[in-house]
Amino acid sequence: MSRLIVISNRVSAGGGAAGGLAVALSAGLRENGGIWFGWSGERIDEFTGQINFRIEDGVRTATVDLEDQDIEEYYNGFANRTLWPLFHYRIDLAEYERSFAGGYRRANERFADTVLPLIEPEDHVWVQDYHMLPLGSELRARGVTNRIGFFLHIPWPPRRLLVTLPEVRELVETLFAYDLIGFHTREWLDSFADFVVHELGGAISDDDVATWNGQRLKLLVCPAGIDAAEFKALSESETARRTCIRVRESAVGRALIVGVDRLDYSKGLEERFQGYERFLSEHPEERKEVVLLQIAPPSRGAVESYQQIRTRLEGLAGKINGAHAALDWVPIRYVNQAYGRDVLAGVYRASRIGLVTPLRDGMNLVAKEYVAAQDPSDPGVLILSRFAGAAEEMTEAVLVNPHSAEEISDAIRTALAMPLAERISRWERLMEKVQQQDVMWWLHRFTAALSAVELHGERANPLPLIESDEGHEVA
Ligand code: GDG
Repeated sequence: MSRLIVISNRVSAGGGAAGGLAVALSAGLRENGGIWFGWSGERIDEFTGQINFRIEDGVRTATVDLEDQDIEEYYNGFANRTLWPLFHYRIDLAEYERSFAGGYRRANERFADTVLPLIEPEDHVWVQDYHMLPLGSELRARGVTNRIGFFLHIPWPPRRLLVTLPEVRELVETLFAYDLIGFHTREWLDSFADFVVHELGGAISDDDVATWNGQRLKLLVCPAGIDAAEFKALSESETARRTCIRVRESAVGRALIVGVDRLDYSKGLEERFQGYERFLSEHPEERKEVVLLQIAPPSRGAVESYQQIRTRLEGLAGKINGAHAALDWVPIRYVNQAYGRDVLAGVYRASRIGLVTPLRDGMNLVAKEYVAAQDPSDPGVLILSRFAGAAEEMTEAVLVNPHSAEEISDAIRTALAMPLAERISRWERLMEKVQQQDVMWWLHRFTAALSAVELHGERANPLPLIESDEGHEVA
């Protein structure tokens, strides 16, 4: 079995705080041996490339510090001010600065230089996400002939939006350095294929192999899952049980609607609040029967658009509460804090409705966690945005257009009125998929596809064939 070299912006192999994907990547590293490499999250005055090795939960990690300019231009700049909004269809928020693109290239060169000595000849390299799109090509430029795969955790946007990025052509061309690219959904894969055909003049075969400029790149639909068994167990833990009771008691008999999202404009929080307000206005008779609990831990506070969304949401929650609250009832409880996963599991379980309405999302794991945490005999209803990657699989959820306050309002009404038998049958079908296509399924699907990629040209026969005197071929 080949060792695995996982490369991602941040490394989080350790402890119970790590999310499902981190758990899967750590499991992959434990199964195959290898190293998880990335940025330490720390800043240093001047980049040195010095690697800090550790063993975290049986996984060998290697991290490197970045200097201020890299963090500003690469992480806060090109990754989070340019690519994140653009790939979530928000060209109105995307900032196109040459210094960002330059810093992004420089940071990726630095990552490549630093990780290079750690890669052994038979290793399989797996690069994660939009922070590191050109890393594969930087590694090839340094002579790496190993199998290299890439997984995109966010959507691949439509070509007519993507072409607004000045450096787009060079950036997409670098992706042909990979042997395999994984996307959460067929929609994101098709958008990528469309760009290859119509902007690069490449071709796509029936079995999803992209060809361009004599290079081949296998494309794979590989939806990420969660550790369903672990999440189910968490929801039955003592902490979850106590949280569930506490949260239900605080709702004093009202139906609890819950949202859990990183505070990010892609998650559709403003539209969600507006949809909920619509419900309150349209159904005054049900008004005091519900309460919305929105948990939204802040993220990327150094980026201005994140400060703005925070301010706007606080204003909106205040306005809705001001307009509708009664002496004994506040319609929205809005919490800007992160909780333990066992607490979240208890909150999911306490609720009657899980409201997951991103405007655009690569997958959305909260939707899957919500399902895994439900009580099988009395499950809550998942309301899910059509524009989350998860909607491609989770068709038994109540699907909504998150831009439409009316649809969100109608969906809340439908979910509240849904008979127990229907709630159970929808939940059972959802749970089956969440359990079947879990995070280990995702890990193995990707790593198996990377091992199976057909190599061509020199990389297929790295040792030259020499004609012997007898006319036989020897390696
Ligand atoms: C990207 C893509 C794709 C949230 N609040 C707390 C907390 N969380 C956890 C959730 C969940 C995770 O964060 C969020 O995952 P999502 O998938 O919903 O979204 P992104 O962070 O945007 O992730 C996304 C994902 O990558 C994987 O490929 O699905 O589309 O955008 O696990 O539970 N965790 C804790 N406390 C909190 O308060 N402990």
